[in-house]
Amino acid sequence: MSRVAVVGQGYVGLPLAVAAAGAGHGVIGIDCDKARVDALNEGSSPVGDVSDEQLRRLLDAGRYGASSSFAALAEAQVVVICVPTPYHHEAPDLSYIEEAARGIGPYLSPGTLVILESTTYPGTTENLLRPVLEAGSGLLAGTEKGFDLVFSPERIDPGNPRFQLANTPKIVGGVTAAATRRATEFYGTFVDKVVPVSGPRAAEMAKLLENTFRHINIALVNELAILCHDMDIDVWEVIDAAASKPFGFMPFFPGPGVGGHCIPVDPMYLSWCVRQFGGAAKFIELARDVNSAMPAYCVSRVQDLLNDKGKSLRGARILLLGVAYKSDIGDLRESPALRVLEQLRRKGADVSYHDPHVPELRMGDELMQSVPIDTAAGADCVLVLTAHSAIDYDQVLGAAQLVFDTRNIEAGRELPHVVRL
Ligand code: SAJ
Repeated sequence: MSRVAVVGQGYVGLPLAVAAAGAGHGVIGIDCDKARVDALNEGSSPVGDVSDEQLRRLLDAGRYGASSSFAALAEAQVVVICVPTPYHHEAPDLSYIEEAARGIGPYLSPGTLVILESTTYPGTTENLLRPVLEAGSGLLAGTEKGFDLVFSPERIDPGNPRFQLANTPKIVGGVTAAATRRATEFYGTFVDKVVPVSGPRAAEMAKLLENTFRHINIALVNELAILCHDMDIDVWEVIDAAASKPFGFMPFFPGPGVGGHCIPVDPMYLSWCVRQFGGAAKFIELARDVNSAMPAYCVSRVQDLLNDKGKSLRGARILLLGVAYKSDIGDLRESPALRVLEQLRRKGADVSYHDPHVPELRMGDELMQSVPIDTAAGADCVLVLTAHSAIDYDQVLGAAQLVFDTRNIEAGRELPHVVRL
C-alpha cells in the first residue's frame, strides 16, 4: 500500500480519498478551503456520497487526514489532482490545475506517481501540468529519477445508487507505459476494472466524448420534442417506441434544458479545442444552442396554455415543481429551472417554487424559500421542471388546475389538465 495525497476534497476528491484509504492506503486530503479541512478532520463530510461515519472510521484508524498545506504531500508516493475545471468567457479555466501543480512541484520526490483526474481538453496533462511540475520539482516526468504522470478521468456521478467508484471502470493513460502500469496497479486496489489507454490525450478525449455524446443526444430529443409538438405527435410515445429496439439505440429524454457541472461544460472544452486547430465544432455548438433555448421554449408553451384559457402570463401565479438540475439531488448548478424562473418573472408572472431538496435559493438579491406543495391548488399553472421521487405527484396533479410537465412524470399521463412538453 502507498502513501497517497488527493488534492481537492470535493465531490470527486473526497470519495476517491475515502476509497483509497478504505483499501489500506494512507491518505492525506489537501484542500485550499481551511474550513472544509477543519470539518473533514472533525469527521464532518461536505459530500453526500461520503458519510460522517465513513470519515470518522478512517480518521480513527489513522488512514485519512486533511490539510490545507501542500507540504503534507511531501511523503506521498501517489498524488491525485481532483480540482474544478470551469469554463468561463468561452474558454477553459485551468487556473485550479495550475495552482495545484505549483503547490505540488516543490514537494514532489523522485518516483512519485502524479495523476490528473479533472476533466480537461486533450494535451493539458502533457503541455500544461507536466512543465509546471517539472519546473517546480526539478524532476523530469517519465524518467528513471523523475516522476510518473497519468491522466485518469473522473466518472463520479453524485447520488448514483448503482454506480460508484469501485464498480465504474477507470480509464488510465500515462506519459509512459510504466506510468500507465503504476496507475493501473494503484486504482486496481479499489476499482473493479481499470482500462489502460495509449496515453493522457486518449484518456482526456475519451472523457469529453462521453459527455459530448450526452449533450448532443439530449439536444436531438429536445429538437424532436419541439417538432413533435408542432406536428401534434407525442414525443414521449415516440421515444418509448424507439427504445423498444434492443440494439443500436439509447433513449434520451427532452426537458427544460441541461444543467449540472458536466454536460453543459465538458463539451465546451472539446469545442474550444477544435477551434484552436482552426476548426469549428458545429455539432457541439448547435447542440448547445438547442439545449440553452429550452427554458425559453418552455416559457412560451406555458404562455400559450394560459392564453388558451384567456389568461395572460403577466400576473399569473406559477408554481415551479423541482428546481435542481436533475432528479433526487439539491444541486442547482446551471439548472435550467433558474432560467425558466428568471424568464417567467421578466414577463410579469408571480412565480414560486417547491423543491424538497432545495429549501431556499438566491435569485439576485432575493432569497426565495421553497413553498409548501399544497400551494399548487392556487396556481394558475404548475410547471414540472425536475421529477423528484419525494414529490407526491398524485396529490399535486389532483389539486392543480393546469400542469405543464417537462419530465413526463408517470402520474400525469392521460389527465386532461396535464400537458407534456
Ligand atoms: N438531461 C436531459 N435529458 C436526458 C438526460 C439528461 O434533459 O435524457 C438533463 C438533466 O436533466 C440534467 C442534464 O441533462 O439537467 C445533465 O444530466 P445527466 O444525466 O447527464 O447528469 P450529470 O450532469 O450529473 O452527468 C453526470 C455525468 N457523469 C460524469 O461526468 C462522471 C454523466 O457522464 C453521467 O452519464 C450522468 O452523470 C449520469 O448518467 O447520471
